[in-house]
Amino acid sequence: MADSGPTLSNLSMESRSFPPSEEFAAQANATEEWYARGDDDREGFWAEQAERLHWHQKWDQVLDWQPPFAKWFVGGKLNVAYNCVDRHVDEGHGDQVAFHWEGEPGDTRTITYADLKSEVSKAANALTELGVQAGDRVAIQLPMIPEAVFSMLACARLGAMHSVVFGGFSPGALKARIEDAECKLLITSDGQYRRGKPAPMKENTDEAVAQTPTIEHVLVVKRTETDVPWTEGRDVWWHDIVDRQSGEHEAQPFDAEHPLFILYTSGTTGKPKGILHTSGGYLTQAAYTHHVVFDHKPGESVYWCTADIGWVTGHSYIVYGPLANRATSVMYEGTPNTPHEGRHWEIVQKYGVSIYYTAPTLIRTFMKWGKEIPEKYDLSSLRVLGSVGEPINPEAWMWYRENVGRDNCPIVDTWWQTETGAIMIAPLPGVTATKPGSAMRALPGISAEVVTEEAQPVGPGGGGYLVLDKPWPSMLRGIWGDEERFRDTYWSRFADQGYYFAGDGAKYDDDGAIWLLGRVDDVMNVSGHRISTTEVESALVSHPTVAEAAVVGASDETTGQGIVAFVILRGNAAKDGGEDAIKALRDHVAKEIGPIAKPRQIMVVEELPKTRSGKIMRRLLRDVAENREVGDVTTLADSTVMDLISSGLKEGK
Ligand code: 6R9
Repeated sequence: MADSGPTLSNLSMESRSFPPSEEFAAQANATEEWYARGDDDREGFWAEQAERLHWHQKWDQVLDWQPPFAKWFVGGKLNVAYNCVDRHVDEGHGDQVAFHWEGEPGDTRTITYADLKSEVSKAANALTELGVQAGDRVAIQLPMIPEAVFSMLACARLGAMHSVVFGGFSPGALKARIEDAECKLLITSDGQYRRGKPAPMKENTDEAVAQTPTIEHVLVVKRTETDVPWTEGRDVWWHDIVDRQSGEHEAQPFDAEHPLFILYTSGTTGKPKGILHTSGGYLTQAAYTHHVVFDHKPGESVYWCTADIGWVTGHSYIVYGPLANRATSVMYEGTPNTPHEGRHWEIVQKYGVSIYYTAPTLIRTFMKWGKEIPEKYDLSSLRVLGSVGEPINPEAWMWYRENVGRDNCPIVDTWWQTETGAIMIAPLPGVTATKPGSAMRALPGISAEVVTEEAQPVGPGGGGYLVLDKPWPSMLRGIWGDEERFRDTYWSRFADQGYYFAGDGAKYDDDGAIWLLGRVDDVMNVSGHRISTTEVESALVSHPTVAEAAVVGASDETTGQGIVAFVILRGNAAKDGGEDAIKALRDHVAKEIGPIAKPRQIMVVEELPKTRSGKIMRRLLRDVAENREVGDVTTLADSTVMDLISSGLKEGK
């Protein structure tokens, strides 16, 4: 593992272990015995899990595995939205709250399952009027408002694929995604609240749509009362078309392998990958994992996943998993410090949240704000705490346990990816002992291994690449329109063994618990968001002053990794490597990709370290970015380059 990013070597020192309490174990949704059941009869185990759903027609075959192509629940038919909504109303739970929605400015909405059924049906009828049919692609760029959920479920109901694009992404990023999937409809809003202020949304989406002729209509939700440019005939207000529809809509069954959504994620090249998920297997695993990993009790638990629906966590753990399990969820629109740093704890107290699922970057931010903040609130309703998005350092894990969980909530560190669709590695609360910083073991029904470059399993104490050696129901079914990239990215590294290559480094401790060590490729993880180094490099070199750029992820106390860029400026610009020039570049990246991709630091250099084959040696740049002694430079084409960079930086150039 040459270029493996953060290697948390201190983890081998971590010996604390927290066994489940007897009280929790006595009422837990899963038991130890599930692990053996998952191993002994994997397909039988998943067939049992699929029974959590309503099938219009039962499957004939659990799994058809022609590596790397899997079909799950072959011959089965279901409607995903019916499973997430109508079914609960039909079973007498129409009055149960599906969402306690909390707007950033403090406005609220309570949405019951009966409300959800009517809103989703109306939206489905409106989409039909706008010409959306099964198999079409619909782009959604919305803030965290209920209409985002209605839109996703309306698509699912009609068998149309949604492609949700994070609200913070630039017009360019939206354009690329619409173009790749040839979306027909875009659903957006007039504006979005950002730290207490309305920011424009439609103005940006219009910029994208001007360059994407496949878009026939833009459906616009009014959220901030912002004035918007309007294109007659193309643009339609949500309240104009949706509100007048009937609240009745008959959901048609679709094949278990009918596509459900595309979600773009960064790869090692500049072009994002459209990860494709299908219906039956995806929903089965989303529901199963939400049930066992969070020990969710329908009608009792109050569940809050703080992710944005623009990320896979929002798809699987705000929308599909919880709704399939008839959860009562909190959905919050805004930032955690608006209007004050206790906003999350205030919400936990207000709704009596019992399951709270967030990301390490936010936990580290809470740590920075101080434990006095959560201390001011009554957090005694909390029972289970979750973490996702990046490795959680033991210090943050302990802080979370002590200051949020008051030492009595199991912490579930959940490892998974956009590609895996649902949680793969995590402890089971009430069953598995937890260790600060470890995702512990693969879930019942899931198989993972840590192997060497030669695909040899490493034993206890060993480290290597994380692979998934058996197919799983919510696995990606491909990269939209690019089968070759699908094979190359995930299935070529261990082609002989047929293993899925996750792109993460991992190790086993002496007890066999799994510790994730970060990405082994050129993908950075900034606050749990995957951003490719190449993507940021392309944005930088698209600026007229930049000749060349190299980007690395350097470890960052708060965001996990921070983006550090090394740029070579062009001729005249090179004389002006001052603050203004650097600010202009940071802003340029934010404009090209989105504010989350803004480099933390930009260093102006005269040369970049390259191998003889011209590959930039990011490992060395990472040494500089993290203030370390620069490592082995023998493979550099010109070994003096690093001296030049290091000395140039010391002189403050
Ligand atoms: C769900 C999600 C996936 C990448 C993954 C890994 C990192 C996610 C983690 C974790 C260590 C965890 N990652 N969860 N690393 N421990 N609990 O985040 O999906 O955005 O596709 O990112 O995130 O590196 O490969 P996605």
